[in-house]
Amino acid sequence: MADAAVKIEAEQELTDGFNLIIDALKLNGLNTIYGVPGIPITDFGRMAQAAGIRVLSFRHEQNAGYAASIAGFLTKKPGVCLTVSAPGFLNGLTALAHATTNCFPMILMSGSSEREIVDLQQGDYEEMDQLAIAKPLCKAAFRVLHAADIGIGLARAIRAAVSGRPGGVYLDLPAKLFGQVMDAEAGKKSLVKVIDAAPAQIPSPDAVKRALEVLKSAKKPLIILGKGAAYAQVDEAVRSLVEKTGIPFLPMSMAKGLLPDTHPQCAGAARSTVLKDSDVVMLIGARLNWLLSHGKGKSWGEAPKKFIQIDIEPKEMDSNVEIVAPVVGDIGSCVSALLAGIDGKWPAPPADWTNVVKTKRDDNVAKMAPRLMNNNVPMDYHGALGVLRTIIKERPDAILVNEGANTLDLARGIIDMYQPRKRLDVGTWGIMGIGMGYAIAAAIETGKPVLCVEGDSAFGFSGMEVETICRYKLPVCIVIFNNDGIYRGTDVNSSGTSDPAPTVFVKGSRYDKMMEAFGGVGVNATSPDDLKRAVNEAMDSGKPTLINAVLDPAAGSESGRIGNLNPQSKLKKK
Ligand SMILES: Cc1ncc(C[n+]2csc(CCOP(=O)(O)OP(=O)(O)O)c2C)c(N)n1
Ligand SMILES: [Mg+2]
Repeated sequence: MADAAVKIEAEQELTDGFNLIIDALKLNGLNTIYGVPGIPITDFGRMAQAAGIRVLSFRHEQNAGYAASIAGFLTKKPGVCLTVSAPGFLNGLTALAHATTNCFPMILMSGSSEREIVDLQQGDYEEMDQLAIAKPLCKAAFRVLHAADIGIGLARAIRAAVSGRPGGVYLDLPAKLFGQVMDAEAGKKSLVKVIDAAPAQIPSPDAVKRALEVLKSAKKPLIILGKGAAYAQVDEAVRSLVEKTGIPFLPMSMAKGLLPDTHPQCAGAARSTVLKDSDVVMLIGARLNWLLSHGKGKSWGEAPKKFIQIDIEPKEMDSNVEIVAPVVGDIGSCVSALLAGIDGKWPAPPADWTNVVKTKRDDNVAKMAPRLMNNNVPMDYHGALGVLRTIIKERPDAILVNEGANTLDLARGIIDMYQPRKRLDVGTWGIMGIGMGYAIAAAIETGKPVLCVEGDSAFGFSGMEVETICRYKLPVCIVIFNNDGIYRGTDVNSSGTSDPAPTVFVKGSRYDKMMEAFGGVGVNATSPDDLKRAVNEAMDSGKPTLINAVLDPAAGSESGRIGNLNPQSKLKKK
């Protein structure tokens, strides 16, 4: 070819929106997409897969969204969820709001319809002003209209998702954008590799000094670890802070395992005592929301309390009660700064306090022990969970996904965790439906075996994804605590009609057959021994497995441990 012809051809080299989005994702190390295909993103998914991105196709966007949210928690990179316009977008939106509430970095990328038609409300295919709807439910929302802006658009989304307090970000991608072409060289130049996406936020020295003084003055100190501390991935620093101060610690649900639950300073089994009787409480990446009774009221006792709070979000301070020593910064920087002020002369907490905590904990553990060894048929929660507790002890690197009411509350208390970020559960909202999405993302992101402990109701919210688990051949073992319903399977309809009560399901259901339908292993387990055998087999084989654990329908109490949150009236119930 003549030189001139080569030049013209090079000049004509073009790229398009499809390729630029893929290139921008890859450039920023976002190599996994969780989503559901359809107009206008079907080809995009195919092309992304061909380009080496792992594209996991779900049966419902909500589950793909939950997967992306927990991928964000596990990796500190935004988990990416991809949805179609209007209905797909809305299905993904719950997960985006969930990510924001839980401070998980996530990007919901959704295709959308033609702006010109949507804005004139002329009834386009799947018409919806998605950007406006997403905005109040996430940390930031952006729309990209020009292919040349894809690089900047994704960079903004990544920064918004992971910097400061992480959260959900919406990125609106109108159908027309995908097909827009531009010069390939200019396109390449327009991409942005985000540098230092979550910059360290160093706490002020004064704040650190103040916190250390308050901590040192304590007679009955307590450290509460939240999932923010687990997210930070500064496990050694957190452990060192706890151990050097000698202060009892209480892990919130998803912070379990940051230090082992069997650690001599763990106060997990003495929760009510330490909340009531402590005098200084240091919160590390934990918020004083409903999960900690807002830091006041009966569960916090009469004794005056001083709170030290470590959080990246300044607005978190004084959210519910006065924080006498706010330490604002990223957990890693804050914990390191505190550690720098703790030397060999740091006084151990008074022995009468640590002994009280230890005695209470040991008593509670001893009281529980015989119940966990029962081999009752039908099973109760304790018998079934006793088995699972041993399995996690023997396989501490497995990931435990957990949802339900009794199934959640009892499993959280009974199953000890030994390693950080191994317990994934319903989070801040107590949301049902995270199960299969979390399990899939956990398997994909970590390559570890996953054990899901699911209430029968909880499982129903994402149950169709067992097909996804089989399709991708993931090492996921699902145990369904089947007590025939929500909280219990024994409620009766008092109206005299033949409808069942609102909280009960078909009696004697065989969820294991759902797994068999897609080629996975299904087991019906009626005793703790059965359960133990089946779970161990599944964890050894890595084959997708669903175990229908038949529980006594009368086992379980209303709303698990949070029945007190149900509204009450002085009027007699009809
Ligand atoms: C999205 C969502 N919908 C509804 C609820 C209300 N809810 C709380 S727990 C629960 C199910 C509890 O039953 P199950 O999972 O079977 O656990 P069990 O107590 O029977 O062990 C429901 C529906 C919720 N938390 N989240
Ligand atoms: Mg149930």
